[in-house]
Amino acid sequence: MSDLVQLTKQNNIAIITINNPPVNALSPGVPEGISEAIDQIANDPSVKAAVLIGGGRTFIAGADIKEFGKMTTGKPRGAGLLPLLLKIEDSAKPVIVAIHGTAFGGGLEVAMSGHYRVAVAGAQVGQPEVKLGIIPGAAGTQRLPRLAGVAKAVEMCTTGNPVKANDALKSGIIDKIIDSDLLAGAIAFANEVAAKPASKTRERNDKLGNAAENAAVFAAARETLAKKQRGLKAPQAAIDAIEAATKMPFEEGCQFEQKLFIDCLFSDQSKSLIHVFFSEREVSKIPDVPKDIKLIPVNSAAVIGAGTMGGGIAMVLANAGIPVSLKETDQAALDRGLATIKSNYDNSAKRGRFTPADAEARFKRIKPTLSYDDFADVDLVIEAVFEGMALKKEIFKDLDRICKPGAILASNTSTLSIDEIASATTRPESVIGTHFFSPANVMRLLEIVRGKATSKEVIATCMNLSKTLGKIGVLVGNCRGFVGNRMFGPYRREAQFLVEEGASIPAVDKALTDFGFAMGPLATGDLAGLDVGWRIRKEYRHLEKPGVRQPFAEDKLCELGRFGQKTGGGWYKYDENRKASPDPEVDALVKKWVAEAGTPQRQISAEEIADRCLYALVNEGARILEEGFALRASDIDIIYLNGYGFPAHRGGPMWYADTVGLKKVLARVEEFHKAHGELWEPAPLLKRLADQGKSFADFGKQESAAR
Ligand code: T1G
Repeated sequence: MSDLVQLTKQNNIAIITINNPPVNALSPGVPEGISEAIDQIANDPSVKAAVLIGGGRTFIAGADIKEFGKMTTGKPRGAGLLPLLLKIEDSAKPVIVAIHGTAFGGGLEVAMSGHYRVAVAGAQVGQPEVKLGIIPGAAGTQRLPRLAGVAKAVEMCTTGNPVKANDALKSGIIDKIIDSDLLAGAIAFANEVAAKPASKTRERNDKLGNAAENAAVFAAARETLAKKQRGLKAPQAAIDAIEAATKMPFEEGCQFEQKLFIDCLFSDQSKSLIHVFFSEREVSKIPDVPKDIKLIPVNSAAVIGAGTMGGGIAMVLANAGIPVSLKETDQAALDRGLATIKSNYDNSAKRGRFTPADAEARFKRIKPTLSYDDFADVDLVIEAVFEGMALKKEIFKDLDRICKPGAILASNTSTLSIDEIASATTRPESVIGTHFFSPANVMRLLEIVRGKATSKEVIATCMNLSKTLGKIGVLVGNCRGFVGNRMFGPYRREAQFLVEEGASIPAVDKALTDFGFAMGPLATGDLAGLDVGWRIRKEYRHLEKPGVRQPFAEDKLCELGRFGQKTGGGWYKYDENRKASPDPEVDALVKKWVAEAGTPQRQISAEEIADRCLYALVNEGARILEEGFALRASDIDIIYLNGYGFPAHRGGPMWYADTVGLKKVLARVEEFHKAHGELWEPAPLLKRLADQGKSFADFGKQESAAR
């Protein structure tokens, strides 16, 4: 028996325990250990049933994703679990699978090959494979419809979303919820069923429905996917595999599933999504901050500014159970802020996201105030006022005087220097940037901005706090725009240039939505408000190099008061429901402006539009990496997936450039450099890696994200 799987006995019940921390993945040795245990049980006449259970915090969370790289090199092979699952299912002695934590992917597939499944109420089951760009590869699409019915199987395998134990019980995926100790409950259940004939899941066809019903389910699901998961391969394949379960004998259905699984596993989409899975976990590893550093307790907080951002941040803290004082300078602004928060909670309750009582409890955790009275004892203050340096420095001077030693003083600034803000205090080691993305209570990304003096304790505490807040915290350095916005500038600059050079506004956005973005760069500007970028451009106009071409059309739209959705028109015009449509008036204005500017006009291909916008991101990302303002290329990817709508199945801008190949990317950047001047100067790192035949993924970790 491998030390990953133990076999013990309690009277006549065998207990197979998997111990492969942290999540009991089906790493090499685990399937072998289970198989050996089943053999031993078969040959032990004293055993009349078996319980299969996970040690530690969870049942099997799936195949070992780290093994996929091996599976996609050399001869294509599947997850290789099918023979084990048949052995479990063919066991003459019933196997009761006891589930706690998560039975995901291969974990649920193992569980479904058992004769019965019991679970604690807090357990979850699921087939999340589509989130990795694949489908279940061990008969999950064949057994799940047999237990839960076709519609439920389609929903679970195309969304990849987990199902709670109660829902799994109702659907027929599990047989019993154990309220007491899971192992004891599972053993008691095993004693109850040991002598009864146990059915094999693969032989249960009663829930496979009939052709007419199923055809409607599959058609509706395919239609939904065409809209909601446009261009994604795996969800469609999952439906095809489940459809095979309703039309083919089990063995054939499994072969059909295997073919689709291998096809998905070898796709770029799957490689990108697996990159995202590991990158999301990599972001919290800061090379020069010890993993076991002592964290600063954060049990109370205060937010300054009850505007859109401040109010959203206060909600994020309250939702995490942290009481928060929300300060404004005048009662009317405070009342407006509270009213917005209240309506957000009421809407969430209406939509069933929270119970009314829960929404009320969260709202009550936010204490409005016009003074600093409550600030003396808070553990964390987040400033979220107007983007002006003078005002921020004045506030931080006050905080320095009022807040207790060791309190974390954070700014939600989206572009201003954390070091300069910290210089207004006597405690720069306690000052950090916590850049939330609007709406703060919805967007997952949180850029944690490290100042030169920010202490490692404060960094580690804020990285840990981001998880508590349900955010994905990414540590970035203190350059202008940090990482996300610094790259977003060139991205939107190119979009504007392309319109000025003759591309239509819808064509520019369509090139990027066809690439996979939910929204194109121009429509995104209309959503955020064109005046936001306009104000920043005006503030930094003095830094622009004379004689270097800058876009002008968007500034002219702003001068006309066309800020986007909030003014009914920007690049597009908007109806009362904020539905966008092309605006002939803007087309005429742009035509006039470019004629006045003498900008040569030409037909521009969708490919050039996409390359100009995407490689502007990549080129700037390469500069950020080389300058040390991001720790890893994959951190930049995570920022773009979670803050800017970059399509996850493309892996992020830097990963995408690696899949294209940096030699090709560099050649294209050099083309643009020749045609459009020095804004397209290839980043030295891009050039170096391309010349060395390397990728951004090869680029080492920076010692620290600070400079
Ligand atoms: N394989 C390898 N490592 C895994 C893993 C997995 N399946 N799941 C988690 N880890 C690592 C993770 O990288 C991290 O490592 C540590 O465990 C803790 O994870 C055959 C083919 C289970 C809900 O997709 O959803 O089965 O950073 O931080 O927040 O048909 O992990 O510490 O070094 O996420 O408590 C299907 C993926 C696989 C489940 C726990 N299964 N995992 O969340 O911890 S495909 C999945 C999760 C498959 C079959 C197919 C979550 C979790 P490190 P964590 P957590």
